[in-house]
Amino acid sequence: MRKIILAGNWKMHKTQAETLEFVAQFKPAIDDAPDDRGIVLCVPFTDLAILSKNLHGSAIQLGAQNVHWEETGAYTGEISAAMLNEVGVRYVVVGHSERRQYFGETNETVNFRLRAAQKAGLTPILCVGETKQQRDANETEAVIFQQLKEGLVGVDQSQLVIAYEPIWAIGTGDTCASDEANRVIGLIRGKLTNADVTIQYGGSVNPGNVDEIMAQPEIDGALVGGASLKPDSFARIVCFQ
Ligand code: G2H
Repeated sequence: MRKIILAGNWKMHKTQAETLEFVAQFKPAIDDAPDDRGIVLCVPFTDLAILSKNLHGSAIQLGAQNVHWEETGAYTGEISAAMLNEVGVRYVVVGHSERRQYFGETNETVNFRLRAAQKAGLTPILCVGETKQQRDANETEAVIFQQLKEGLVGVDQSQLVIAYEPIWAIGTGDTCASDEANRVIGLIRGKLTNADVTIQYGGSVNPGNVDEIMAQPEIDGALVGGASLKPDSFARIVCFQ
């Protein structure tokens, strides 16, 4: 049975004060959300502890946006899976295209991070997706299959979420057609050994397109950037029909 998960990815947005303001509005707004779906907020490291303390009694689960693969050591600027676990983190985004593009993330380092997250009991959200150039060159499947092949070595597929995020649809307002996202996600599922992995779509999901996206049979949720920053927008997404 595949689980539906709606996750907000705040990227580098919101101070602690802004986080508290968000939660105060978001919690009551999702009171009527059906309980068949997981709700996750992947927030900056500095917001994790305060958010954790303010989530009690709500269905919201805590997520981070990156994790290092070593357990401890001289890795300036990095955060370990145990550190995330300690503050209540349950999910962590790994291999987001922004990290691949701006911070030199490779399929190999993505794989290290996935395994370290799982070892500490976290569920990683592995992001895969192609650039516009790759799509235009008909390389979409080859790129994604390579990301999966190298990224999933030694990874436990019973403790994993995948997000298909076509890079050309991220933060551009240019959503991938829902039937095309469904097709690619079906191909991704065909490469997995566990048919029950939750596979999300990500890329300019908003209150206006979420119902159509979630109506697709292969799509089990969404990873939402810009539209997760506003409590009313993300609540509407979480409460999709
Ligand atoms: C893709 C997505 C969140 P947005 O990065 O992971 O962002 O919804 O702003 O396109």
